[in-house]
Amino acid sequence: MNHPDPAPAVSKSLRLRRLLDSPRLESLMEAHNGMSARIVEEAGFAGIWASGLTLSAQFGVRDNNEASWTQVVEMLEFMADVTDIPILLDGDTGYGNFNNLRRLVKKLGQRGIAGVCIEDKLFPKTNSFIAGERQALADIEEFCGKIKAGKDSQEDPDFCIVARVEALIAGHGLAEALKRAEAYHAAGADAILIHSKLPRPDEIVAFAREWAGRAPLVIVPTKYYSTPLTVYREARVSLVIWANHMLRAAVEAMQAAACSIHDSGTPVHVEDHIASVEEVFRLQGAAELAAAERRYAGAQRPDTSAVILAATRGQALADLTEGRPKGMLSVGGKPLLRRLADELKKQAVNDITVVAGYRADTVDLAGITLVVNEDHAESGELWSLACAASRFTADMVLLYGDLLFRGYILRDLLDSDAEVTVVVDSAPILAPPSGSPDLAYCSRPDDRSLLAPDIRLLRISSERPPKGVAPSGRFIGMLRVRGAGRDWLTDALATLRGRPESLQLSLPDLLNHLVALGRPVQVLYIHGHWLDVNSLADLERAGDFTRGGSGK
Ligand code: SPV
Ligand code: MG
Repeated sequence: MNHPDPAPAVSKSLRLRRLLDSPRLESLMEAHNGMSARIVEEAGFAGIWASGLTLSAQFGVRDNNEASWTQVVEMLEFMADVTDIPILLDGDTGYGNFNNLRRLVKKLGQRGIAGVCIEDKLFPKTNSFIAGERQALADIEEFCGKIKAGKDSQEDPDFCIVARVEALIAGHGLAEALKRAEAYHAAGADAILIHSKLPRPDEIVAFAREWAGRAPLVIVPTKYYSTPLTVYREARVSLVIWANHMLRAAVEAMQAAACSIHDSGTPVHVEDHIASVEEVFRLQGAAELAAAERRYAGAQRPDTSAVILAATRGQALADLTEGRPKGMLSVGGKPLLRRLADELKKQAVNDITVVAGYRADTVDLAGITLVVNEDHAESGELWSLACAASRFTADMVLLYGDLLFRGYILRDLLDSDAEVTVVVDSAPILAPPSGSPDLAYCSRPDDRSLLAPDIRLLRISSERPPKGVAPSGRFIGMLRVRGAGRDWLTDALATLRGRPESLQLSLPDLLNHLVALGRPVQVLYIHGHWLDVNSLADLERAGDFTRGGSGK
């Protein structure tokens, strides 16, 4: 669903006013709730008639003001929220006297309703097609006072008040109808709705001829519906209201479906004739929510999985890792690997594989799949990664098991749609890193003024940079592999495994291999906000980081 622009250039009230003032014949279609309003807008109508009859009917009550005005206004809010076209409310008699109308007009303005139509009958009213001739009309002066009060209370100058003349319905004839219309126009009504219950447009045409365009004229051809539009054009009618057709269409469709399913005991016969559930989702704006979830909640990547490399002991942490790998060291009261898994799950990455090695028996974490690299003592990262090959998916994140990072880093990585994306920290390296420096050289330095720049990895190296050459940053040990990237990864692992040094190869070796093959490896720059744990000092910093410290 295209939810309406929060600040459309032309207000809804002004657009309704333009429809009324337009020299062309315009039309409104009835709607009675958010869904029908969406359907009317999608069909191409320029405005909506919020019908008293159908709003009552969808509540299952009669068109006799049985639904309260606040219940009507509440429904109107749903309708206005999901559409971008003006809504003209059928406000019946204004739900009381001039004072009730003042409050109604104020509330409608606040809810983004473009105008209200009030009719010169008495509260509580009855639908014009139910014994219309027996219905009492309002006193002209009293009704004019109501119109004036409404106009005086509108805060938006373009809000429209349409005065509906019921004289023809009540059988008072053309002269009375014209007298009333003239008085209402003089009282400030923006348009006149002239209603007729005859099956032919004769009364309407006669009225229009005498009215002669003194103010915009609105009609409701429910009973004389077969009249060609040219008749209205010639009569200089401004606006035609199709007042109840959405509800009537729904009633018949619902009756047919309900009877068929009840009588046959199965929906088989109706399934092809009713809207699909997907169509309902579409009209509800499900796509917009899914996009928002991706944007704001990091959700909805059903196939994104993660492989965490956590086979090493973490030698530099001495006694602390005597009985467990460093991934199981507690930071801020939680093992590092638990923190990582929680961070992944926050972004809806729920399929998590941990490749353990050293003291794999101590890695007992709920909600992960454990894979063991039995050769951990002699092998490196790539060997561990290859142990998880059967767990690879077409969309996965690979991470070192000793990482801590702020949530946005993973979220931004998951927004990347490149086949391979590596996270590179461009913050200056102030102190010699405790682990391997993994210096990244990229096609462009980090320029944070550039929006989503296309930056490629050139190489990663732990060697001192040659004189005059500055690395672009540091690979933090996190990357994402998607689509064809998965095949590149699998092929690379197979190739590298055949090399004599294969046992010792690292993730940077793999990435350098991909770059050498001409595979594009995208760079996602960050600026701090992470750390890895290689030393006792790192461990102390990690505790600080979990309490909100700055990390690197
Ligand atoms: C409505 O739609 O509620 C109207 C038009 O008032 S009619 O039912 O034709 O009176
Ligand atoms: Mg009505």
